[in-house]
Amino acid sequence: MVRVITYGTFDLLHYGHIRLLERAKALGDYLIVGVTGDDFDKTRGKINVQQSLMERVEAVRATGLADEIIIEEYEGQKIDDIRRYHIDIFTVGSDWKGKFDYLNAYCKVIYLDRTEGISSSEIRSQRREIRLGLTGMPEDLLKFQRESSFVNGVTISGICTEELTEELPEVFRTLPCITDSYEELLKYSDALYILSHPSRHYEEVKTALEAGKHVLCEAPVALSAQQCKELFALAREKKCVLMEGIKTAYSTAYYRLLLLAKSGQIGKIVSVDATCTRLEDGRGNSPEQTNRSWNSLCDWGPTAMLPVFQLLGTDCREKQIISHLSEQDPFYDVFTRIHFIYPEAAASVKVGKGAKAEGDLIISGTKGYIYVPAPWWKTDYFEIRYENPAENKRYFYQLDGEGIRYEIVAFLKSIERGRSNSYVEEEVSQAIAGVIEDFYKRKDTREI
Ligand code: C2G
Repeated sequence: MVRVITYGTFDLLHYGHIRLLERAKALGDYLIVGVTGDDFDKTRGKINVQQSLMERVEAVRATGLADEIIIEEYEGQKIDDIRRYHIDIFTVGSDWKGKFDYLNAYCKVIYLDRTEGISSSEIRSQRREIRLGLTGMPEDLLKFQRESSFVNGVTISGICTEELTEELPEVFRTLPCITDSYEELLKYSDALYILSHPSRHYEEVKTALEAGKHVLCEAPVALSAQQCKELFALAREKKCVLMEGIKTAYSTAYYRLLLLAKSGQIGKIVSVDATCTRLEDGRGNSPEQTNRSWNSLCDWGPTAMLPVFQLLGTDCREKQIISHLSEQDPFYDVFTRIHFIYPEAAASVKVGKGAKAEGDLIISGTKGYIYVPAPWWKTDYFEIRYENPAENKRYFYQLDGEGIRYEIVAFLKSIERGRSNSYVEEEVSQAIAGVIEDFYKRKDTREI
């Protein structure tokens, strides 16, 4: 019996894939098809995959061509599989010609002609591009613009900023819409990415939703829990997507550590301690600049509070906000520490643009703890540590672009599917807005 193996993502299965599978099957008597896992695809740069692993597996199974289906999850797995399944022939399309010659050491390698004129990315691009308008300070939007270039199905339609000066970065100068009028930008856009000052988020989100536009708003969505709740209700009423942007939520390592913590790997969680600081370049020390610059709680609070609310919930019994304020602006916190007390757990966050501390995340449990080194908010690595160091586990998940491109993919999928694909739960967004609201109202707040 001649045993053949082939691999692929098989996203949006089309006749190019099917012809490949048919010819692979014809090479022998038994065909194993390796479907690539989501993380493996991300690692090798395929972040635009539209279908889940199970949808892709089912599509391959439905062809009836595979005698067995396995999942390809890591670099080098092909060698393992060829040995494990006693493979005689490895085959793949000619677009890979030469890339798998090394497998000749283990089995026969055959490249089959690729079917011209069809590809998953072409099918994806036939879907209407989402025109995405940007609003905020141009230099702050550069990173987002760069990340969006990695994502299929989205095109930047314009930029709205008060700083329409000759220093507008080159990449923005050829956009269809360059304006200081938010209403103008809406005309060119199907969706908005809002990175303006937090004091403007509520109005800008509301205006966009009322105009039937989808919104990805950098956290915090609003400066009060009620306003936040109102905006998500408006989004549902308008059948639009409203997503709060916290890029850490889309980092694979963060997402996985959350699942491990929730699955009891460290026992019962008794404490979550997160620190996020970055010494501001002095922009936060003069009132007029303060108006431009986000205070520490708005800039870092959503990220720092994310693991607290996602692991311990949003209904803490009590909290204490302790802030050191700028002399020039009583609403610009240079450094803030927040303590949360839950019925059977506690949490603390430290955020600061005028103070420096170790930016790590520690999740303490009754069996062990999760340690995420600084800068934890864009980490690709974490450890689970136990009393017996021999039991410690280390995890690495490649992270490209700090999570922003994955956040954009999630936003587009939410729009395409008409339902939220956000990794930040609505009640978490409300809880974050509620803490910020209490800071501004000086509720549960003490000044140092
Ligand atoms: N294919 C083809 N003709 C097309 C499109 C794809 O013959 N028009 C072949 C590819 O060459 C590949 C298989 O169909 O052999 C699956 O294609 P993809 O899903 O794009 O998978 P790919 O990323 O090419 O994965 O490690 C090998 C890779 O996993 C192959």
